Amino acid sequence: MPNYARPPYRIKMVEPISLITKEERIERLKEAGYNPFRLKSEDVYIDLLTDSGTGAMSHFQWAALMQGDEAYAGSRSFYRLEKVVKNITGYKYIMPAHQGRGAEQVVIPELVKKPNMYFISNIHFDTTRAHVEIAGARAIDCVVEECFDTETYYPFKGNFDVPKLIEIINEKGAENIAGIILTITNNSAGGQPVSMENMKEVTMVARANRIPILIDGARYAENSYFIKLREDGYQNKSVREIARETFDLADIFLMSAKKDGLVNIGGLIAIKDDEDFFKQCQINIVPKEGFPTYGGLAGRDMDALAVGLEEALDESYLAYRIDEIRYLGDLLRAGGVPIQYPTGGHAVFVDCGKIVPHIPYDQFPAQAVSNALYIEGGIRPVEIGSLLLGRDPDTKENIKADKEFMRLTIPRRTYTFEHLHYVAECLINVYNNRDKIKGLKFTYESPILRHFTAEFEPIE
Ligand code: PM9
Repeated sequence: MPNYARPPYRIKMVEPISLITKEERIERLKEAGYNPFRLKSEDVYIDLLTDSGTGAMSHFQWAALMQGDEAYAGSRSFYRLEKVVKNITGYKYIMPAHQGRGAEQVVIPELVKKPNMYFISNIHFDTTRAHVEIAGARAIDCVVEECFDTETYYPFKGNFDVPKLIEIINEKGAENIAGIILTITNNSAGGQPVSMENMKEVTMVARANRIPILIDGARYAENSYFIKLREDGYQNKSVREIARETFDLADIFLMSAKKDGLVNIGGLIAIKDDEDFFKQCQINIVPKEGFPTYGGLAGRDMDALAVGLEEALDESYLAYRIDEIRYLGDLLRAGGVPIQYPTGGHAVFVDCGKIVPHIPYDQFPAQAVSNALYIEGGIRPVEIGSLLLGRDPDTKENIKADKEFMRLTIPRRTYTFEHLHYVAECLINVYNNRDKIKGLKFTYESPILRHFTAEFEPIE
């Protein structure tokens, strides 16, 4: 396949997977309350729920696991990790967390200094939004309009809408903005990248208004690679240099290391230079995540992460990673399936509002298509639409998403092009029978992050 990058690794260990029968899939989905989150993984053939913690570690990472120092305090593994993170980010203060939301629960409440504060992000990820709301603040999304035009090529659909950002700050008052969060890549927009130019504009606005700048950098390496591919002036810079230029712009880095850390569990908090803020977070991390030199991780997890962070910056790895997603996107487009185009960094986002326009947003069109894809081929996608957005914290009304996406999330170094070809074939079959797909109604809905545990029945 001349147009796509070649894999820069070979397979050394395999995990068997199997496809249960269609009758069994229908039964299992019913038992799971029509929510793919509730399926057992052994009932799934190709698992595209998430790229979070689902990738394959390298033999260097498995070797590093054996070197874990499990001391409660001051573990050697921590200092190894700290050295790598300082080296990549240039930040002074580092703390591990058990995963991204662990980092969020430590840092976000420390920024909310009074009632009625706001965070502004290009698009908040759902756990980030939840922690903002739990801390008593409100989350405002501020992404460019191009993000919602799924058909037209635009290189940086994850960008902030800078004029709108300025408007929001003026309207709410700079003193009421607890932080500006650069979510890179912009997960909910389709894993879409944010340009360096845009990040620089955002940080100029933040600096002028004395608002702290956070990077939600679960996929910062993929974002940096897109900048190298698509932004003028960056072709001759290394991904590591681009990442450093990104970190230079911000004050705080939060990371779910389960993505571009290439590990199955882990998170990071890095603070550029504010010692007082670091000390506040140190106090907060102990009761929530654990002692500041382990933050909820085993020593061995920190060793594997120290190696994974370096591997995720390898440009031959990134070239293949990004092309896996592009390959699946190209097959689907050729079969007529509407997707967010161009494809982003970690997933193909399928535009289900266009596939099942007969299903209203509060009957969750993308969840309905996800269920149809599971029945068709044992493939587990995830809904990124009105179900995930939840209810307005004040009015309790269902929020209507701008786009009803179904995300086909590709775990790192896990599936081959043959797997992706099978996924495309199954989804094209679902697309060709789309008129038969029915909406869903809740039989159970939890008040926070409802999409993880909700149960439904189809509306006949
Ligand atoms: N993202 C994802 O699948 C995993 C949870 S939902 C199945 O996309 C960003 C940009 C994320 C993210 C998790 C988190 C939270 C923060 N920011 O899952 O707690 O994409 O490690 O990270 C998921 P943790």
